[in-house]
Amino acid sequence: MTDGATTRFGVHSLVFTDRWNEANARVTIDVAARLGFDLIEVLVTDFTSADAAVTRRLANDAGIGVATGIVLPPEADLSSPNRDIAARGEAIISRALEAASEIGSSAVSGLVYAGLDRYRAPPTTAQREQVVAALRRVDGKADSLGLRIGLEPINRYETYMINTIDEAAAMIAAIGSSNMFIHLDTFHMNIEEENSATAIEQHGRLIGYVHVADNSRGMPGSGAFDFEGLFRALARVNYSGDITLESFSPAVVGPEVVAATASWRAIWTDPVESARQGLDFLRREIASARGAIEHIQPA
Ligand code: LER
Ligand code: MN
Repeated sequence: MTDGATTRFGVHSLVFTDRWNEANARVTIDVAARLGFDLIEVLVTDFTSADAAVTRRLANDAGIGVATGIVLPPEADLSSPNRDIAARGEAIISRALEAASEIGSSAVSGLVYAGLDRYRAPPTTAQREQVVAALRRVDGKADSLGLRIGLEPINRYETYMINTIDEAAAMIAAIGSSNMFIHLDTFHMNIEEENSATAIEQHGRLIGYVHVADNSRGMPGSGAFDFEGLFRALARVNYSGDITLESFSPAVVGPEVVAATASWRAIWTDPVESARQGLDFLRREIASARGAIEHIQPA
C-alpha cells in the first residue's frame, strides 16, 4: 500500500518519562498529541487495571491511540529452566493482554520470549520448546480477547532466542500462529541483520509494528542507519502499519532504564524538540520512499 493512509506515527512514552503516573501520563499524552503523533506507546509489563483506565481515558480525551509494549525482566524469563521464573513470565504476558484489552489497544508486542538480560549461552532445544508451548498458550488467550502478540527481535547484548527477523518468523511458524506478528526495531536490526531489506521482503506479510531509532539509538536521521533502504523495503511489501519513535536519553530516564538499555550518554537532551524532529524526518522519508517505489513500480 503506497498511499500511506493508515500509517500511524507513534512515540514511546520513555522519550518523555519513565514514571507512568496520572500527572506524567497527562503531560506526555498531551505533548505527543500536540506534536502531531497519532499514537503513544506505553509499557504494560506491570500495569494494573487502574493504570489501564487512566491511560485509556487520557488517550481518548487527547484523541490519540495507545500501543502496548512489554519487556520481560530476567526474574520473569519465559525461557528459564526454573519453573517459577518461567511461570511468572507467562503470568505477566497474560496480565499484559488484559491491560491491553482494558486500554482498547490491539496488541501486546515486544520482548515476550525471554528476559532483558545479558545471556552467557544460547538457548537449548528444550528452552525453545518451552517458549513455543508457552507462547502458544498466551496466543490462544490473545485470540480470545481479539488481540495479537508481536515478537520483537532484540540484539544479542540484551537477550537471546530471537535476535533476527528470520528467527522471529521461525518462532511464529513453530507456534503455528496465524495471529502473531513480527515487530521490527531498527536499532536491533542495525546490529543483527545481514540484509534488512531482504529480510523485510522475505517476511513482509508478518510485519506488524515498527520501532525506529538511529544506530546510536538517537532519533532517526541523527545517525548512520539506512532509513531510505528501510522505508523503501517497507513500501515494497506494502507495510502501512504503525511506526513508532523509540529513543532513550539519560536526560529523561532514570538509572533503571539507563542500565537496561545501556544509554550511558545523552544523545539528545530536549525530548519535545527531538521528538518533533524525529516525526518530521519520518514523515518526509516515508513519503519520499513511497513516491520512489510508486515511480519504480507503476500500478
Ligand atoms: C528494548 O531494547 C526494546 O527495543 C524495546 O522495544 C523492548 O520491547
Ligand atoms: Mn524496540
